[in-house]
Amino acid sequence: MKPVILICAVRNLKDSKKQFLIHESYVSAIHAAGGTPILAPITNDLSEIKSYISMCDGLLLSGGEDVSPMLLNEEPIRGIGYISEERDRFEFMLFKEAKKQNKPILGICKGCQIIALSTGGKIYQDIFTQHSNTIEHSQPEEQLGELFHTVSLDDNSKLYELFKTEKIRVNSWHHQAVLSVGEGMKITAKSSDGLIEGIESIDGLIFGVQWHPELLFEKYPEQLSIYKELIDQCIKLKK
Ligand SMILES: [Mn+2]
Repeated sequence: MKPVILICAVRNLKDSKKQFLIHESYVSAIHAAGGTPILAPITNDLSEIKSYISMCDGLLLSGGEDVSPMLLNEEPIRGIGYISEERDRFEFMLFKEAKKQNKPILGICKGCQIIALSTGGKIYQDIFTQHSNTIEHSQPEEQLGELFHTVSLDDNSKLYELFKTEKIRVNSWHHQAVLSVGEGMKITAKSSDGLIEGIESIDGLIFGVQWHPELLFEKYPEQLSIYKELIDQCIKLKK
């Protein structure tokens, strides 16, 4: 059986219709990497969250709206966008339970920030006001299938093993970013302005990137290696 990868089904906050949704690219990337994606609607019921994690082999924390400043014990600064506290709380609980059950975790964009925060790190609410001399990190949405800025990979990282080079180009669609990581985590990729674009745990079971490989892999197949790594880890742990 293929590894089952759980993704949080999110709300469209710009639409009053009561729907749970997921961008198709995450589903396509998991399929292409050899996994079976399943969606978990948001809940705050811990027993349900335990069940969700028990029935999957790995967790994908997808991209999305801004992390709620309230959960960071901060006031919202100017430039903060849509937030969903219920989703944040759900994903923090999913992370905690997945870690407890020793299931591999991949975080994309917001997911990378959820990982950083869950492991004791910090994030920027808005890089363009809180980080000086940042390069552009918000590509036009229609061009997210194209490479945009460079990132440097740490040569002692999973990303370096996957890409076998110190510099790669990635897409970029974020105005928040990881500011620091907690214990047991390391920084694996940075953009030229010094912002963190990749993180992983020392044991290698948890990793995140700030960009969107699921929007690139059809044109740039090497980007699928990030999703394949998640699937490979699930297979190893199942044996
Ligand atoms: Mn970026």
